[in-house]
Amino acid sequence: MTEKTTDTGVVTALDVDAVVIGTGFAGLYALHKLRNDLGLSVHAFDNADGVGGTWYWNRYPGARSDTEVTAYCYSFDRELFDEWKWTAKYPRQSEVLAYLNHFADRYDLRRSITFGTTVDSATFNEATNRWELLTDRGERVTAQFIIEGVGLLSSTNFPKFPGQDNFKGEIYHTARWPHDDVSFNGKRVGVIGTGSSGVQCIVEIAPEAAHLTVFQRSPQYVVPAQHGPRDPHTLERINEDYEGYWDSVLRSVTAFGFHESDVSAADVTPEEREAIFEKVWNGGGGFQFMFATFNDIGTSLDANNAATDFIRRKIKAAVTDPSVAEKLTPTELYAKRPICCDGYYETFNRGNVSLVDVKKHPLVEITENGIRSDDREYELDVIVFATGFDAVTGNYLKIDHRGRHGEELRKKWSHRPLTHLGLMTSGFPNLFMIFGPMGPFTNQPPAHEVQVDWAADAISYVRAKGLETIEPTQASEDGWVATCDEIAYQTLFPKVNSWINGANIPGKPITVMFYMAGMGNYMDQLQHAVDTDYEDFRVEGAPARV
Ligand code: NA7
Repeated sequence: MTEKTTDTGVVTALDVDAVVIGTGFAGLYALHKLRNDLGLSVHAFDNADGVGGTWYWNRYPGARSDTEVTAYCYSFDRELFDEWKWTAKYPRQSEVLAYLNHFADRYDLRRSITFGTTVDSATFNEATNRWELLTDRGERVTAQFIIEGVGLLSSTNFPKFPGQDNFKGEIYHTARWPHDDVSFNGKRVGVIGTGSSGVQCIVEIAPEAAHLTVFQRSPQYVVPAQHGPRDPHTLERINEDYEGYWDSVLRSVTAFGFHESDVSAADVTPEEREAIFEKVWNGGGGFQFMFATFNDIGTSLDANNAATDFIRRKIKAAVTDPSVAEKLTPTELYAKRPICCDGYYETFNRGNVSLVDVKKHPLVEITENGIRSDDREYELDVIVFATGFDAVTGNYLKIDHRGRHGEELRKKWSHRPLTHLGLMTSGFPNLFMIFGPMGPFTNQPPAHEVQVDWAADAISYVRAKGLETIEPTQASEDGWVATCDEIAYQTLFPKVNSWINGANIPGKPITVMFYMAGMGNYMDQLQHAVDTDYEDFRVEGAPARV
């Protein structure tokens, strides 16, 4: 590794084996794996001022993991797993962030990270087989390999309403929440958006605010998370067979760590179906409602209708005002990213909470004093945008990637993202995208580990063979995209607009962005690449150099 540093400590030139972009779950593990295990020279960049990725930015009230923490952590180091004592089933943002900070310290990662710095461009030099990266602070870096852990849900969707700059109160986005406490005490608060972030913060803000107005564009199916202490049975199971537990996570469909159903909703009587829904709703809750009740809620219209019918009845029972209940009741399929949160519908029984149907009365502008819809003005002191993300591709396309022959990634992906295994894209050698488009549709941390390990193996393979580059062939990429399409269209997810298919961002191509055949099958696909000596990849040595 070579570098030059200015008087002010800015690195101006750095030549390393690998650059890691992003220091969330994926990037931190990549840095550890490549630097500490493989012994490569590695440097990481993050535009945040600290590690944590999504957990650095999403500090909004109520932010917590809605995946059970026993599967929302690293698995590769048993000692780390045992020593970190999570306080609850679904840890709050501050606890997940503390864990990731602990991770960075435990593996001495900070000395290899430059914070507060955005990688603006990455250009592949075919004469040297190295990437040349430029940052917003003027650093020039070259690297043979790039590992991008830039976040599936990180590039914010922050719509700008007419007049927004005139608002005299406070405006926040859930994913760019200030580090200082925000007080809602005695204030009139408006929340725009009712996805996972909106739902979590609505429940938390309501008891504190003088009044909370929720601006809802689409009602959501929200299943109680059934938050509580960690499940002693799962912990026991892990203690008895740590490897077996993680193996079962990776062989499952969703990698959530719970037992997934293998029964079709059609194979039981209506009474049995109702009893199963009821049991899971009150028991495991959360994601289990979609995946532990029946195995076809995401694929069979009948099963999905049975689930939505059940949830609709729950909404009706939970909300005292029938007209509010009706507004809160979705009519579409249950085929967005499931939302898991306790007490959501009940929050609308509070006297200080009101619900605005934005589809019926569109938001027209933000005024000095609040929000104006087409029929009235809502006076507010605080506006919270819980409007989500330019998901999956957003952060990848922010970086100006140029591959072989100067090909622009933005152009290559202008109609839809194209990858092989959700990890690499042809013509862009040695560029590994952790949770890139067409990666598995699963709980992320276990999948991050698997993908980083796969990338590390590919890098080791290239080096061991005395070669220099690896990238998917065009044919393998075309095949993967076709496979992802074929699988996705057997599910119900493409039938509903959401960030899963890009439909939440105006102008963004609406397309398949995930491999939806489950984690276990995805593992087989990764293993196939290794077992076949990367036959689906173009692996090359040094170009003729004069
Ligand atoms: P989501 O799930 O994309 O939700 C965003 C919400 O904001 C959703 O209710 C949107 O309505 C709403 N929205 C977006 N733009 C607007 C405008 N312009 N006007 C009104 N309402 C709007 O984002 P989250 O942050 O909640 O969660 C994203 C993922 O992060 C989550 O699934 C977890 O995996 C973590 P819409 O439904 O599009 O009609």
